[in-house]
Amino acid sequence: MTDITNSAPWRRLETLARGLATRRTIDLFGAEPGRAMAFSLEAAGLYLDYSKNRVSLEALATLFDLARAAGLPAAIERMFAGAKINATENRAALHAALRDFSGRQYIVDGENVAPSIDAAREKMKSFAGRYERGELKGFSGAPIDTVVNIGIGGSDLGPLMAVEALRPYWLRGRRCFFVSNVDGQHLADTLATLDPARTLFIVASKTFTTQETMTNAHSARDWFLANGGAVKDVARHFVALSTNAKAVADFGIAPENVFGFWDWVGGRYSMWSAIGLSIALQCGWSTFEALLRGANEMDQHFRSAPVEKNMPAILALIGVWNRNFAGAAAQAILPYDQHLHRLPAFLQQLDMESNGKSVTATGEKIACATGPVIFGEPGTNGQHAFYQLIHQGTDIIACDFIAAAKPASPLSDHHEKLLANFLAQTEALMLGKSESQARAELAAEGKGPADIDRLAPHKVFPGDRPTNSILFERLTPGALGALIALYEHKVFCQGVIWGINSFDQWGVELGKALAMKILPELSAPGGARPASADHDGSTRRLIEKINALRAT
Ligand code: G6Q
Repeated sequence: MTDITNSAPWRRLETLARGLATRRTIDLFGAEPGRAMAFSLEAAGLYLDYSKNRVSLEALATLFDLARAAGLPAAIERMFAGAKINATENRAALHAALRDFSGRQYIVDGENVAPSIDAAREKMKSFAGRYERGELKGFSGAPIDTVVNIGIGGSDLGPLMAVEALRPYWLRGRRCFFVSNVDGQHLADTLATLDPARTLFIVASKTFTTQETMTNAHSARDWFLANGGAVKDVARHFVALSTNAKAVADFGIAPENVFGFWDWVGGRYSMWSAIGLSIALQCGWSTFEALLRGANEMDQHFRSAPVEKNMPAILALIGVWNRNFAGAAAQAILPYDQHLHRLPAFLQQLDMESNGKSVTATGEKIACATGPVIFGEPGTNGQHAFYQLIHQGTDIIACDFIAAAKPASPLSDHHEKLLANFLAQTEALMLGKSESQARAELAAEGKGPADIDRLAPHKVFPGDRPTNSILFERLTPGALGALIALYEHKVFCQGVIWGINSFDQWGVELGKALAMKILPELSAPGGARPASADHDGSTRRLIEKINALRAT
């Protein structure tokens, strides 16, 4: 694979970055009239303003050259064409097909998979309809009204984020819980609030072998059987979302209770498949379909728009600029929307698991920084916690500010205050505050010269902190779908530029394997084996310490 850092656009960007490092972002607005207009665009109901990044028109044009040098347009086509772009797992990445209702063909291994997608959607739709109408009855004859999704990682974060985001669309009288952690407390705390006769457990696991999910699923079934359910009732109270029919059957779930999907749906890209069943149950099928259609609108834009007018590509290129040329080590996701409170966690997996890699898709060492650290919290809460570092710390943190113009629940002037804070933060991060401004303010407060000297350094804000602003009218299912698809494609575009396979995740394997080795060394009712001499001294001692603490 050719090294993108040797390309002419990359070298040009390095030169441009050196020049821009000493310029103020605000001055670019003067030097480039119409910048706010030129550095913004609309797609699929979303508005993106990227003008508050310290990037010039010339640098932007060079970023577009970089995308072409990396072969981005062809890579986009290859993804939609079902090519096996996840080469290490020999799989396509066709999650976009799951939200296409156009009847278009999607070919995998020479076969059109569109009919099987339709059939899987119909099965989910029919089940969701029965749940909504109260036709799913538990072992006592009472309607089932509570869902527990047992899954982890890609089988948890997407549905959980979406169910929280779509709270105004919840069906009345329905509850939905998510259990992911192998820490038994997560399941125990959830079960404590449930009536087994009215509860449906969804075991969501693509592989149906994941330690955490299988442990939680078995414990949930034990709880169900110990609290009034009989073995014959398991069929009414447990369904599976999986590609592993055999393991599901071994667990005791009947084939009619299995919602299948395919190996070309990656875990963190799977909320559009059967893995989204909890969304369809809690919010109703029409809401789930609107979510898919919103994502599809972004897909259509992504597939057809030229790079210069392509929102996911632009978001990706601005990210590359900040990461590789403007020194940003991290990317904050800052939704000014309480219902999006799990969006940062979802995007953390999407981005860090996809692009947190050091070798190219063909195995060569990558010569530049790749995926940034992703973190975030909803505004305005974050302002009272970690924004200090973003404003005045020694690292550059690129920020995405996200907000709806209209609130889900109008309540006096809450939303205006929320939006005022959103705008104020992006403005403050760009403008900063100079020492002379800080001194003038202190003088205006009546401070004497000694106090002004002492306090002024603390009141200086360097500014030029890069931000994107993403706006939409209201957080509808369609807007949410478009937003998630925007980030999925952004991550893909960055992977293409860095030469990464964004669809595998080998980095999670090593710890999993070691955990299996350590498990029998921890004391259990049957007694523990001694800690293996193979461990390093620290791990061996920690195992012994844990066993000693547990023995008392
Ligand atoms: C996501 C990852 C990972 C996966 C979980 C759960 O892209 O592959 O987060 O989703 O490990 O896997 P299962 O669905 O197979 O249980």
